[in-house]
Amino acid sequence: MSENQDPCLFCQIVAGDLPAEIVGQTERSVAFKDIAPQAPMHLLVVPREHFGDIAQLAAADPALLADMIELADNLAGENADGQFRLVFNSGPRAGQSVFHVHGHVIGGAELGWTPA
Ligand code: IU
Repeated sequence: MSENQDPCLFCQIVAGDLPAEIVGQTERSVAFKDIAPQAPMHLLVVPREHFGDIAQLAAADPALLADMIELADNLAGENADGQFRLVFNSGPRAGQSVFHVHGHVIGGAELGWTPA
């Protein structure tokens, strides 16, 4: 699943052309604060390279997905006692609104479970 958003918002954040509060990075991934946080810790982890969604990324480059998860884990260690939920919305009906794959790294509180 992918849709065109030209120019891609998260490619622009990765390039430094749009503002974001960057909280961590690796050679291949960047993490920044979500502008509309839903929990005390709500970060987005994105690959520097553009992929539309999690399935496309995982098929093309599983090591890059592992890099993003390691970054999420490290940031949760710094911000939420190492405990976190990692959510990849995939497709508009699942709530995806930005079509550059991103993991929501959520934590810092007792989390409920009401996805619908
Ligand atoms: P979604 O899974 O595609 O719906 O998540 C997109 C997220 O990106 C959403 O939580 C927005 O608040 C967030 N976001 C952001 O942090 N910075 C931005 O410039 C834009 C969206 I546009």
